[in-house]
Amino acid sequence: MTNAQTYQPTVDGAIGRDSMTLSQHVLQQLQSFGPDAQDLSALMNRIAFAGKLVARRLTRAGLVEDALGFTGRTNVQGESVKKMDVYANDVFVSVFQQSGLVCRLVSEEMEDIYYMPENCPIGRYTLLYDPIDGSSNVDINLNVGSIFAVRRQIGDDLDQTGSDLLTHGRDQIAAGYILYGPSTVLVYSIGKGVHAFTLDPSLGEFILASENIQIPQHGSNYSVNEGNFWQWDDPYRDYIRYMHRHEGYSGRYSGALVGDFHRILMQGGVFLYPGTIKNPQGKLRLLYESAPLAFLAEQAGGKATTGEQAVLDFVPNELHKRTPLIIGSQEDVQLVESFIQERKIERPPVPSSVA
Ligand code: P6P
Repeated sequence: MTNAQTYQPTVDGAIGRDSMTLSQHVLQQLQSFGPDAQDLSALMNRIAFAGKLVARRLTRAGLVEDALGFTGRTNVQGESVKKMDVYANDVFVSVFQQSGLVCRLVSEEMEDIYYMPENCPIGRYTLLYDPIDGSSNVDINLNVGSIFAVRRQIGDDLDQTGSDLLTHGRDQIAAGYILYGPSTVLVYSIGKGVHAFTLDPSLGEFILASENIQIPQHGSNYSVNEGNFWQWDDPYRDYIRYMHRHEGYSGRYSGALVGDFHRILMQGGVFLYPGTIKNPQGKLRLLYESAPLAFLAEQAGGKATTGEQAVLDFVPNELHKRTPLIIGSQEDVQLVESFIQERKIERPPVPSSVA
């Protein structure tokens, strides 16, 4: 019989890492086991569970009837809805029903707020999410992602307009994304750094992979859809011309925000989606795309701007508000800003050979 007082567990690197699950990490971050901490930990665990269900469907999408292709419907954004969009959206709905955690859902795929009366008013949280971001990649087996933000409900929302959600992004209490790529990675922050977990299919658990991720101050990647070049305002065109004329930059664009942002988070650089003639206010949505990623970017020492103000300071007037987005390394975002603000900064002279 081992005396509990003398037993020393052999928690070496491998066991220590494998046993650091997402829910445990949240409690460790909060340094609390109180009710709020338990709720947030359980909420993050439900998000992870939704991610596992979506990942499982994606890995078999090519084999499962009715998983790929379009539904024939358009969403609130006027975009064609993919079957995977609907599946993923419904996964998040079902995972949070009867959870006692979340009273309201705001989704790219649902025009109105989705209320869960069985969870209200106990569950004082609202989940805002894009269930499958970059769904155009699904049918060609390229990376897609889910993006999420968590906010506390302020007041009782008796008129069911969700007006308490129309505040700046610094009111988010948690944000993150799930990247469905060669491996499934969940990245999150509750305001205490940015941390990445990798899904171990043999365990069915997200296992801690990287803690306190920091975006490099500068990186060589610039990520933008240059097909929109002639739809941009002049400062963005001047910026891209500058990129073309200077060595040391690489264009990287997958058409899926989560994968493009993850590259920037890990390697540095800048992602931008400026306003265009088609979408003058930008294409990306604030509450469940730009603001969650901006939360992560700032937590990781990076920067995120609309071109006029910090994304996290932008106060929307509607739930599905769009915004331009410039996000990534401090120096690379500032370089884009310099073109927008026409501030004359000391830029290296354009080499005569490429002028
Ligand atoms: P475009 C996907 O539809 C998405 O919302 C983001 O994931 C992505 O960054 C962007 O739109 C791609 O838009 O106009 O370049 O195809």
